[in-house]
Formats: sequence, structure tokens, C-alpha cells
Amino acid sequence: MGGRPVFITIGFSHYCEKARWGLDRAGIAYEEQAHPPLIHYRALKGLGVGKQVPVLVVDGVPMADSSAILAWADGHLPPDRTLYPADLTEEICELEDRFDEDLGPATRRLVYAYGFETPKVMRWTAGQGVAWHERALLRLALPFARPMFSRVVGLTPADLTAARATIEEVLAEVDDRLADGRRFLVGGRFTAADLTFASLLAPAFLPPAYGAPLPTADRLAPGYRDWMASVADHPSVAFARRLYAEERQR
Ligand SMILES: N[C@@H](CCC(=O)N[C@@H](CS)C(=O)NCC(=O)O)C(=O)O
Repeated sequence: MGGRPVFITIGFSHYCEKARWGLDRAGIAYEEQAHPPLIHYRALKGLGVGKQVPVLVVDGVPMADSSAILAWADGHLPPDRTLYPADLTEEICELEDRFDEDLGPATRRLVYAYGFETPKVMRWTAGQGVAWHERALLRLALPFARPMFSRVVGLTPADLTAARATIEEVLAEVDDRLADGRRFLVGGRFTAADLTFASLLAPAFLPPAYGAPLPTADRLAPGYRDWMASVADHPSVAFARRLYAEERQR
């Protein structure tokens, strides 16, 4: 028993970043084991937690889902620093669910769709922090992997149009919420709603403080850069940037 929790991830995944931010914020020491996407299935085999990361293994017991890990990490903080103040939990969790269910899958679709247009950059990004043999496997498998990613993530032209529309819708909602000048989404303090929004939107602005290495914008496909430029003027994007600059300590 004891020992540091093991944090199983796809390093660059924004859901993994959400959980990582929570762990870092709570000052929890952990050992991250990063894997390339799809190759991560092998690391989850036998754990009984399904096929998705992040997964945190604490004292041999695996815990799946970024929200569960975030809440677990948050339980280590005093009440004045919690991301889920008791009187605001309902509103926070409603927003967290909206971002988890709609924003996260939509930004991920664009990341993979454009990622396949720059396979070298995709290989670099997915290979950060992973074992050499998984990097070798990634190099072999990537040229044939798009159909499988398309099945798992949804990369048809219709999927991508829908993803852009969903992102615009969520950004407009958050713009509206921020229009009264508030500094945080709920209750005047930094909560899980803010953290979830900023991490799941991070692929749109590539924050320097992100907890895994990301490529710089100049290495991305032109379409990816155009998309980043097309959302950059939203107050909600500036807000997410600010949250990263002010709240994402490691
Ligand atoms: N609701 C889950 C979503 C996690 C998620 O979608 N993880 C992706 C990586 S970004 C994954 O593991 N995908 C593999 C698959 O679905 O087969 C959470 O919040 O943890």
C-alpha cells in the first residue's frame, strides 16, 4: 500500500490535462505514465475501467474519468480553496457536464482532423513522454490509423462541421455569462467550471502553461491555425487564456 498514485494518460489529451491540473493544484505527487492514443488501450487492459483515459490508480485501485479524479484531488484541499464550494455545486457541475459532454469532444475532433494533415507533428505530440517502444509502434501505425480514429473520435466532414458549430455555441454561452464583467464563471471564485472550460478549450489557444508539451502554432496545419484565429476574438477565449496564466501553477 502507499506510494505515489499512477496517472495513466494520453499526454496531450485535454481531459487528461483537466485531471492533471486538479492534481497539481492540490499538490498531489503522482507518477504520470503517458501513452499514444489507441496504444493506451494496452495500459488499461485488466483494470476494469473501460478504454478511456485519464485513469488514476491510488493504492492499487483504479479511478476513471477526469471529473472523478478532479473531485478526488479537490478533496485534499481546505474549504477555502475547493473547486466545488458547497453552495454552488449544482451550477458548477451543470457547466462541467456541458463542457465535458459537448466542448471536449468537439475540440478533440478538430485536433485529430487537422493533426492527420501534419503527421510528423502529430507523431511528435503523441510521442512526448512515452516509452520508446510505444513511440516506435506509433511511427509504424500512424500512417494507417485515420480510419480507426475516425470511428472512435468522429472525423467525417459532417462531424467536423458539427464540432465547429458546437464550439461556437459554447463560446457564445460563455461570452454571455462573462458579459457582466465577472472574473469567474460561477460565484466570484475559481471553480471546477473554470478549470474544465479552460482545459477542454486549450487546443484552441495552446497555453504555454499546459501540463504536457504541445506544438507551437507555426507547426500546425494551416486549417488548424485558421480555426484558432477564427475563435481568438471571443471574450471566452481570452478568459481561458487568463485562467491558464493566473491559475495553472505546477
Ligand atoms: N468523460 C471522460 C472522457 C475521456 C476521454 O474522452 N478520453 C479520451 C482521450 S481524450 C480517450 O481515452 N479516448 C479513447 C477511446 O474513447 O477509445 C473523462 O472526462 O475522463
